[in-house]
Amino acid sequence: MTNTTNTAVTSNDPAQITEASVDRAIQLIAKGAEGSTCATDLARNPWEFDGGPAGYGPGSSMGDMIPTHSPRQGVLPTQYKTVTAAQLHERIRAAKATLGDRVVILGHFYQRDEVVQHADFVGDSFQLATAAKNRPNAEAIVFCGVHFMAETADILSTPEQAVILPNLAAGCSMADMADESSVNECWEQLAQIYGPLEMPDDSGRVPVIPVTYMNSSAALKSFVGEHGGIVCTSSNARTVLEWAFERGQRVLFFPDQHLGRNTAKAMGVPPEQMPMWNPRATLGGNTTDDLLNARVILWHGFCSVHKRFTVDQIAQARAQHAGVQVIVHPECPMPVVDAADAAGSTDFIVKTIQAAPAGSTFAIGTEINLVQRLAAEHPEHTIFCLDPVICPCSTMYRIHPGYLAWVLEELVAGRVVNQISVAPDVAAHARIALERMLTAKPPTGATVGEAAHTPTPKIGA
Ligand code: CIZ
Repeated sequence: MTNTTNTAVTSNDPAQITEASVDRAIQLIAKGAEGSTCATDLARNPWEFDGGPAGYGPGSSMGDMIPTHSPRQGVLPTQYKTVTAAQLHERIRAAKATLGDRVVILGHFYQRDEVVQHADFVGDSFQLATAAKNRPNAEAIVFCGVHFMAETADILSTPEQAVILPNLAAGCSMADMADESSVNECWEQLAQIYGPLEMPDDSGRVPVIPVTYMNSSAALKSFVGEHGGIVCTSSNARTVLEWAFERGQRVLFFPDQHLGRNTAKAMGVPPEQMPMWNPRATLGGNTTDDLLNARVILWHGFCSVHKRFTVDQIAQARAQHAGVQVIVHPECPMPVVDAADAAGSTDFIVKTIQAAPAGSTFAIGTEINLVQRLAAEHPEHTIFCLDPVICPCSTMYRIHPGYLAWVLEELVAGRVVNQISVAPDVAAHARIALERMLTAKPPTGATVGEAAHTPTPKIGA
């Protein structure tokens, strides 16, 4: 069975993986089996949506638009659309065997099992980007994840390595919610309120430090690198905010309002001092006083998967399962995080379950592919998703084995397709922001789980 850690995958038994497969469950529901999914269209093949209208297609980000400048996937050759799942599995396996060490396949926690079973490494976006470094001899890094993740891998890998995203339509609707021009516009408006943004006060702190979540374009990572800012992941958001508050009076946090709010609230920042920045309104829809009093300015972004989790679902889980532990991702809305027993990144969720005594019961608020896989890997526990409706991240879901087989067989034929390349000037500043994150240290006296790459601690957890 695929091992849900950031280590090399140890076993590859498709029969066991298929049992937990979200795709299999969706196909069965579409044929009338019990259960529900947020969009029966998910049972169709992703190539039916490539190059189509400007939405991301069926699933939790169905209503989110693809930005006009985003790459679009071209037509997948017919030979990958007309074969059986077993044939695709065999072709991927054979191409991978032919390529040997020349290729490394990275699989995000939120990928479907039919893809993850071929991955050399499974993990979160940052673990995967750094895992690629452990294979410097690989000419190609095939990133089974979404666009911003492949960009980060390109920034952190060597110039000789080609990073490949099997389906170019695998974007991230949250990352799209903050673009370079809106962030630049915001920055100019903040300068009107706070004065020169590079000018420190008597304590040496500048008016505002920009912090971008890993789930953002390389252009925004570059923006923060250029303006004294830093990148964070959901594993180290608290450490990064501490770093930023040492250098700035306040923080501009984008694109995910929920991660910013939940993390800052756990550090004692009151929600009233966290105004939201709506990029479509003057001053983000705030008054000058709101912004002068602000400690954290939150961009109006969110994850379409994590915003589905509710306090009612938690109440239901508690009513139906005595002793259940509710763990949610910090991209969930604040009331959901407040009602849960703990909140943390995917890495935190995986490690908490691994460390739990046998017989534990967990209700998890994160992407369904990871939850189902954890449930299959840990038969000693009862693990279920807080949301009873099966609704995977629809952009992650665009990486179907058909695309993986295609990019690998192209590599065997000596051709690199779907390469993700970040322009050198953008990559240079983005790398600075990523390196600041890597060297940021938790403050002395920090308590719960605050090492450089550890979970966002939940107040009182
Ligand atoms: O950074 C990642 O991979 C994501 C999307 C979430 C997490 O908590 O790991």
